[in-house]
Amino acid sequence: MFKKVLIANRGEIALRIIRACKELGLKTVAVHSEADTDSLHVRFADEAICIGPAPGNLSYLKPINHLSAAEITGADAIHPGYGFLAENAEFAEMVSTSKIKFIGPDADVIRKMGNKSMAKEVMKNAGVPVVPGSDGALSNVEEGKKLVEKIGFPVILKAVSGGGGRGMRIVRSMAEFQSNFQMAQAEAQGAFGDPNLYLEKYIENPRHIEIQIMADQHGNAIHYGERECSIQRRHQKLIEEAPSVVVSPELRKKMGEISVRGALEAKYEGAGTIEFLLDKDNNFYFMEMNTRIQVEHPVTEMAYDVDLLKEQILVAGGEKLNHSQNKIIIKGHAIECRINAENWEKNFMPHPGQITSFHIPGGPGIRVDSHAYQRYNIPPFYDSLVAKLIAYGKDRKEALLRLNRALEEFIIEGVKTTIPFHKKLIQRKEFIEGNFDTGFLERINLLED
Ligand code: MV4
Repeated sequence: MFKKVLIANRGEIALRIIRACKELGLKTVAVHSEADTDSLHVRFADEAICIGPAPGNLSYLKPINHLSAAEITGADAIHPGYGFLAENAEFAEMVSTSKIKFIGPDADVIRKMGNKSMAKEVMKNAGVPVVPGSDGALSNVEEGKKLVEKIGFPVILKAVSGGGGRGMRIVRSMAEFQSNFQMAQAEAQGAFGDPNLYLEKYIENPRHIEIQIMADQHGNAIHYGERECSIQRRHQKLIEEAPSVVVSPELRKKMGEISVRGALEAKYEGAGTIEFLLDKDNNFYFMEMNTRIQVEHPVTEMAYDVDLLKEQILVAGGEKLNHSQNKIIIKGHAIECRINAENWEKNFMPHPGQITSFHIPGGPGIRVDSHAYQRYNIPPFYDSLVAKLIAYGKDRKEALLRLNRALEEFIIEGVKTTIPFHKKLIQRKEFIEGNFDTGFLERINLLED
């Protein structure tokens, strides 16, 4: 087992990783940009080292800076968190080449899953259901058109190197196929440096359901059920929960077992997430695999009473998973609200600045993961997540009651946050009834509620 973990990240997830390391008796090294000197992850780590100026591309996004910091401090493992370099195969490779343990899967697994059409192929071969579409990348417009004649409109064009909703185009008729293809190609080239596209039948208003996976280095893999992530806006999730109201124990078992098979087929190691689209008839289709710990992991931790970070770190150290699938049982329900420093009434515009007043809610079933505090200055350089509020209850009803109370107790002044948005959203009948899909937020207008 390694002894000193460098956290190649910032914000709440850096703090979350430090907490897990401390409970495991591991030393921690924080890295920070010049804008993050006063962040809590710097304060709570055993050591901290500045890795560059404020902009992410000059600090957190530079592989060599993290490696230098690890070399200087003698760290023998690196945890990448989420975002930044977490799914950068080159970074993972550089880390392993330097004889430092990368806390995550092998670089070639990251690379394979980063290629969305290749990932789909791997999953298809493992017996995971996939959306009908092209086998791999399309060579040209004509090939795409021919395929659509077979599968029918609507279809969706996706960037092979894309993900998270970027570089996609829905096409509803042959007349618009060519122009959409060309625009998607140009977008993909610009955003990912790879113009390759693949094509799929478009599923209208699906739910986004994802399965939490944990795999060790000894060929064991387990799942922790699903998270419901359909409450999102422009591919940014705002609320997540576990379990999903539409997933029955039978469906959970089926999706979970299939996901475990997919993970084993991919030679996966560590914590990972397999994302699915779920249609109106509860058919599910593989969408992507995320090769990292995710923002929304706490809802699974609360619903299953598990510490996914500690487990992820232990399996990275070579430990065997010490519990079998039949010991993993849901203990209740958890819902997470992402509290962002944004003006939700002005198109969720980021609102960085100083927090003048900060009070965190508490009481039974409430968890807050945040790196912020009173007088903390939210820098304008990074994403706007300031806190994750997670409410646990024995069932969804109790979780919702506690969430509502905690949102009332949560005070953040000095910057605009999404707290008022969440207060309104969770009053909606559709939300209370669990009646929503990925198109829900676009269809409603909370400004008029
Ligand atoms: C789809 C889809 C419908 N049909 N693929 C969006 C994120 C990216 N990972 C894939 N996405 C979608 N792929 C087919 N064949 C609809 C979406 C989609 C979506 C998926 C999950 C969460 C929110 C979404 C919002 C719009 C579209």
